[in-house]
Amino acid sequence: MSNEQSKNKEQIKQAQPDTGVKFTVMPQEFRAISSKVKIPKWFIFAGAGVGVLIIAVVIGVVVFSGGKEGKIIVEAPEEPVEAIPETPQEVVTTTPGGLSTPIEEPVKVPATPEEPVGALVQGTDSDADGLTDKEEALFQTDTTRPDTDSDGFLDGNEVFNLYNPAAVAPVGLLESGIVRLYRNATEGYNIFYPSLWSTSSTSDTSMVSFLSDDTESINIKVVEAPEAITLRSWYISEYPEKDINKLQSYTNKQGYRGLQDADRLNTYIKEAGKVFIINYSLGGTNKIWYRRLYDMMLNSLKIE
Ligand SMILES: [Ca+2]
Ligand SMILES: [Ca+2]
Repeated sequence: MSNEQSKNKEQIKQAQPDTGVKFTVMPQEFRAISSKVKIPKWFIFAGAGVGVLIIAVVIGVVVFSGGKEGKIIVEAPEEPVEAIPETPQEVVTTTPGGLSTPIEEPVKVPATPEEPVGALVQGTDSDADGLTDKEEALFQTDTTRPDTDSDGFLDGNEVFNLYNPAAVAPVGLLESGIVRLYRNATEGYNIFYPSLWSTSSTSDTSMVSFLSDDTESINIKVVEAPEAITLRSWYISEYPEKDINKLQSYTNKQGYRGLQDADRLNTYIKEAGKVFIINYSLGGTNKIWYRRLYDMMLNSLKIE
């Protein structure tokens, strides 16, 4: 676990007291070993023959019970007991109380976005929850609370998994109205986009843009490609100047598999005779404000 993730977990832990989620130190009781040893000893003095001396030794019982909450009393253990941390165990991966539908695989989501690639710079994420301050505005979360709804899951994790990070109940982003569904009937796909963003497209809708209120945008372009060739072959012929070895495999939450450029600004998914190119444009800047939003949109993509 990275220091950054540890920091996140620690911040979540500190946000707990006013919530329904319990981070409880399991009461520990160490009941000392009760020993009751009865040791009769017979000593016969053969010469005297006067009798038998019976000595019974009973060793008392010592009982130690657990002390105050969070404290552990260990009395003379036979072997050293490894230090038991007084801090709660990580609970980020557990199902939060009250959630009937666990969020899928939250731990696979990096708590913080990747390191900037090349000259790219990550936008400010004040509470280190995976959402930049600009993304927090879009998702109506608190820039100072990494787990805005106090359900045990970081805001960034919830967005990645298409859940509303500002709602205690397991409410999806779409049903909460934070995102809208864009359906492209011509090209045969649908995808979430922020309700606060606008859209534009070419007349044939082969190119659609989702526009922020600054320079950045997320764009989907659909191109024809022979069904018989693989996505990788298509990529090589389409981008001969790019290094194929830097491509990364990609799979979204809906199970669509594709490829992603090393800087994660372009994702390619091929279905039948079409390639879907999902591009994250920085609009001429080098600052990345919507990385997690891009991940969310990719995860919501369904191809009809
Ligand atoms: Ca944040
Ligand atoms: Ca949460």
